[in-house]
Amino acid sequence: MAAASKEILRFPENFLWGTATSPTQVEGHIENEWTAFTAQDGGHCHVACDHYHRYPEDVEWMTKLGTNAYRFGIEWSRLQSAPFEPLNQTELARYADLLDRLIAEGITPMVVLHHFSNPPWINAAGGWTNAATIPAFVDFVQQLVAALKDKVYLWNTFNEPDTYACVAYLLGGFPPQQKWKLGQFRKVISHMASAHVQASRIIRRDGVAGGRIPEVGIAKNWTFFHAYKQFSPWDRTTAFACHYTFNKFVLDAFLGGGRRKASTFIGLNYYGRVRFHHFQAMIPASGAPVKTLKDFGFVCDDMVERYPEGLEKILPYLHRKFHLPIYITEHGSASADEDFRARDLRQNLAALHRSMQSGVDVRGFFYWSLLDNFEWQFGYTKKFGLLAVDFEDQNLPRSMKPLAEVYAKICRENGVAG
Ligand code: GCO
Repeated sequence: MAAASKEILRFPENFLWGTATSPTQVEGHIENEWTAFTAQDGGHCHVACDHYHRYPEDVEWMTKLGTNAYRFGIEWSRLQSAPFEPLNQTELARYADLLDRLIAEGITPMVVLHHFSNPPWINAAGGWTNAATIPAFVDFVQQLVAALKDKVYLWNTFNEPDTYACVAYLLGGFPPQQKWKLGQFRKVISHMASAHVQASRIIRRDGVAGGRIPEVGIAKNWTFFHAYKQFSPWDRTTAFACHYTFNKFVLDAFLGGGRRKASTFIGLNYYGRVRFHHFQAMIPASGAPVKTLKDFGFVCDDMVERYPEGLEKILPYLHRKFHLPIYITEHGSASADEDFRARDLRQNLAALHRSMQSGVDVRGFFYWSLLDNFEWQFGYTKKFGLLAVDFEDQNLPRSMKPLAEVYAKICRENGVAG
């Protein structure tokens, strides 16, 4: 048995081992709806990790980690200050330089086109509740693809449209901080889904000139919503309503019927599950104390309940339903306990490996996140980084956490100890 537990679960050759970030969370010096937003800990995104200036150093850290992929966003608000304008060449050159540095190090870029932020002029006109945002976004994408097609073939149009629409229009946590506007939630999803279809057409048509066949997909957050008490009608109804709204409705909008053809892959952001008890989400992110949850028998990081075996449910489900390759575009943990994080990572990778053995085509895994960063409404209190950032020091020095060594070994061996 001891020998079996040391067996290395190997991943296919060419498997992508990456890290992920988003512009608002790491770059700093940004003008979007988050600029005026103050998080629960008093933090803001004004400087964040200063990835805007420090990306050359951050690429070096990626090579130290031994990763061969990086998923990051290109911030729309930097590139256009009015609809249909030509792209700002200085800002474009900065992203092109980041891409060149990645490619020179053998790190495959995956570019995210929308990650919870819009230019101010889009927000002033109602953001994604306004159908006029669709052609404006598609124009941005068209110009960007024309400029970067030689450097990028992996395009991720929208990051977690479900989380964005839910937290901004139902829960009031993200700007514009509206509550229980179900009509707006549905509009945002359906406008984003149309934009995805149109952007995908352009990416597949124009991106091909770059030499590699472009790949395009969204990143869907998949959270399992379960009842704490199987026989409680209240617990079950709440769980079902969440599953229906955030999983089923959103997947259908982006990938249902003929729309499936607009994606060549599915990005899956997977963290775990939420169980409901008397209408309450029993997770730290909704205020439930970790200690109380532990007494209930829940294994949680600082955000949600961990549920590695869930990967063996959702991956085969997506595979059967859509027959598309999958990338795990995010997985990570915000626990302060590095042993907990290492265990969580290994358990999730082992579940991923089993799913792949059973026939699911998964092409890569991106750890969320490269750096400790600005975690939206929670500010700097939730630390998802492989690298710590000392936010007290104005030079924002980075350093490896123990989990970074664990991940580096996984990348180096292209495998994880089973
Ligand atoms: C999301 C985003 C990331 C988060 C991460 C941790 O899922 O909300 O894609 O921006 O920071 O998931 O919560």
